[in-house]
Amino acid sequence: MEKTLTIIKPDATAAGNAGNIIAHLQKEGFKILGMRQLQLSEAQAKAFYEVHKERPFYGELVEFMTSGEVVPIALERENAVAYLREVMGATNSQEADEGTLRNLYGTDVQCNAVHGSDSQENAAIEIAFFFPRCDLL
Ligand code: FUP
Repeated sequence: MEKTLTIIKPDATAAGNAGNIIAHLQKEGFKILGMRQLQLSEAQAKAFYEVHKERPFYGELVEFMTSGEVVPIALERENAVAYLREVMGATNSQEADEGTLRNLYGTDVQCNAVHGSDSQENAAIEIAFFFPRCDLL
């Protein structure tokens, strides 16, 4: 079964939407393999988003992702990576289809409620970033 990683971002945890997002994911058939709650350090956020380090929004992204609690969740489902992207909606919450997580709980392109891995390869890297193998179901 395929795995992917989501992160409930600081805007969504601060707004009290973590529970709604977890319930939404379970209703969509995702099984939770591991879940944590933490505040990322600057070094951790920089490392997680290293692929974006040349992008103009990198500094702001790191600042935002360290601004509050995040909830990384390792998920399992058939076609998990692509299906999570569908359930999340477009990067910019204002352009996300109705009923998607970013439409329901996001605000804009930065405060977009959730992260989702963009490939199976990155999903494996991102799950390993937050979860030692022995901690996963
Ligand atoms: P996504 O995979 O949908 O999360 O989008 P990207 O990988 O393109 O971007 C990663 C994160 O960078 C987004 F979730 C939010 C942030 N971002 C900005 O803050 N500004 C932008 O213009 C684009 C992305």
